Amino acid sequence: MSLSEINFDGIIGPSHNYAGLSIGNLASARNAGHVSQPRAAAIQGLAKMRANIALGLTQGILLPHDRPNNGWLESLGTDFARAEAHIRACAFSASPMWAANAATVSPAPDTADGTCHLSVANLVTMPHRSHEWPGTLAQLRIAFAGPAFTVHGPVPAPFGDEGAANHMRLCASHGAAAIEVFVYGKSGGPFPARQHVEASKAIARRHGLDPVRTLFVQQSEGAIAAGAFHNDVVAVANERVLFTHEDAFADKHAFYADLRRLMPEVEIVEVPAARVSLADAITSYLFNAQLVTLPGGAGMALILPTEARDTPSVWNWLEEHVAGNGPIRRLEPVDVRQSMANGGGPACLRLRVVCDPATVDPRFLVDDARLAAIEAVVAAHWPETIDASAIDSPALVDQVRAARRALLEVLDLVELA
Ligand code: SUG
Repeated sequence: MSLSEINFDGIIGPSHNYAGLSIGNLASARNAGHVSQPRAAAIQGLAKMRANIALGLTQGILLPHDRPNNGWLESLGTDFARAEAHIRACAFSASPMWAANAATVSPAPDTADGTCHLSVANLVTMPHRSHEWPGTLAQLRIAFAGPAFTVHGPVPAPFGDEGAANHMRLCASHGAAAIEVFVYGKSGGPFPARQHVEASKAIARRHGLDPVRTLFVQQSEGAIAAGAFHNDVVAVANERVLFTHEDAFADKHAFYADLRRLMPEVEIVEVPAARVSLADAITSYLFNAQLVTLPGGAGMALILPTEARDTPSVWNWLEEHVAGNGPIRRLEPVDVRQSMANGGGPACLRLRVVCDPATVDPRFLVDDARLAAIEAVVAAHWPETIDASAIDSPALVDQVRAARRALLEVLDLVELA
């Protein structure tokens, strides 16, 4: 059994649009009402996956959900034609693309029963995301059906859980037992705190984590107020490296001390606020990057949005780091601007699962040939543009449905229809 990290990217769905639904997510608010480009968006996401495969990484996918979500509308006593505009937009959102919010994953080396545990996130804080979990759970139960996995339903409301976006694993190597870090927010600031500490604790218990090697860390209120609606907007971890903004955590001294006590080999790469302000970190999405270990001992690469390259304070810091002795050896900017305009960077688009790839349903794994087949479906069926104020068009709804159906057929996953 050989464990490796697989990045499961959410394929950007045919209903991708800018409805301004996420309070506290500055990009979502800034781009509300703009015309989106679902086809270009999905192709950007596929190009990121292709680039990661070229780096030697194992790549998986999660699929767009059925939109509009008529079952959810029915439970609200309405339908797509009659619903108020806000509810209609919630039912039509392509938000499942942000796979970092799909689930929290505790790989087998961390758990008491030696299986890899996945808890689907309830996403209860945002109405448009609160109805994602059944569609996600259906996929997790197929992709991770074997005895190597334990798949859990959501933590009950009202304890908000946003999945892996608020969870980090620090370990000597992916296949080793890790320190699992759950980052939660406290409400009371101008924007909602989406991750509740009780949800994090429930997941740690359900996954059978060792309490001694599990940390619950409060996100700084300043970071949430500045627009870091998830921890993965201000920090990312990979193996023994924590890459973080200085102002990410409420009490960084206590957190760093705990980490160093539990894992003396941890390397904390902290970007000082004097070099990169929280505002620049959040607009550039410097930390919403995939920090990955390259195969063959080539060190770590940071797969980051092109916006980071275009932000001078950020790029200067990164170039200095790479030129020095830091653990990040390579910078790989990727263009995911369509997703970024809704607050979703490279890291938001992926869910990391450490497991033996042979234990995953192969329909959820991709190579260049399968990516080409997906791209052909996207090119043929995804709408070119969507005006968020015109999503009630029956022709658009028909096109979105047919597009997803065509994808499920090509991937041999019509059971999800
Ligand atoms: O939940 N945006 C998503 C972005 C999620 C990013 N994920 C991570 N940081 N892991 C959100 O705020 C915007 C939808 C709209 O406004 O149309 C949205 O849902």
